[in-house]
Amino acid sequence: IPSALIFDVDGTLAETEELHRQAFNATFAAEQLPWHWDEPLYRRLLDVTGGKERIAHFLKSGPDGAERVADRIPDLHRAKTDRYTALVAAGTALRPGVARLIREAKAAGVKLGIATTTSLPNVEALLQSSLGPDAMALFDAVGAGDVVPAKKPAPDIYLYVLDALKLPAAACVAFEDSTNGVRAARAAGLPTIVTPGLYTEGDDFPGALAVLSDLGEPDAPYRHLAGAGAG
Ligand code: XBP
Ligand code: MG
Repeated sequence: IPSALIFDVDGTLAETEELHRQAFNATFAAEQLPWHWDEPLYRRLLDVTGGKERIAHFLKSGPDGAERVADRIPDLHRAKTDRYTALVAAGTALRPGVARLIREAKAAGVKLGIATTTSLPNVEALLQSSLGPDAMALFDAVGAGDVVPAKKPAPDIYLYVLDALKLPAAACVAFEDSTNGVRAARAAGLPTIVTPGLYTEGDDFPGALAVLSDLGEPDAPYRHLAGAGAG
């Protein structure tokens, strides 16, 4: 049994990237910026983790209006965060098996951590809407957003969480959905289980311990065992 489970958020705990994309696009529209990130473009933009970094990267392609926002990326991103947290608060399901794994790890005395590039308010909004108002207290260490300057694929956010947990990487397991995430976790020395999602299906995950479709069933734990017994 590992000493701690450390979870990525976007794509791993829940399929949130479509809500991020929607929040970015609504923010651009409200600013009268003629930009729309469609799915294929967003898939490419996901190569750059972090919303502010993603916008800055997009500006380099020279879209109309770029000069208007070049020095206002933090403002734009704050507005995006407000939109995103409102969307998530309206209700977002965790991916299959996530809630049960969290519950059972907690019950077994396994520590829980979060290591994500996304902003802290986004993590709080997601966990509270899916696991209840006290959800943040389930986690022994939370590393999010700008708490480290170098985002994934840099190992920094995982090293930050390991330091807060006071555990060696080899005693923990990381859960990720993306190539950048696996790179970050592996560079921090963590055994890493990958559940690819909407935007990362078919990608390569070098060094992953296992690549699984999901972490189990949503609300019928052990149904597969019951089914096997019935035969
Ligand atoms: C997720 C991300 C995040 C979100 C946006 O990566 O890249 O940038 O898309 O979040 P990971 P913010 O799952 O590997 O952590 O806009 O709050 O930065
Ligand atoms: Mg992710």
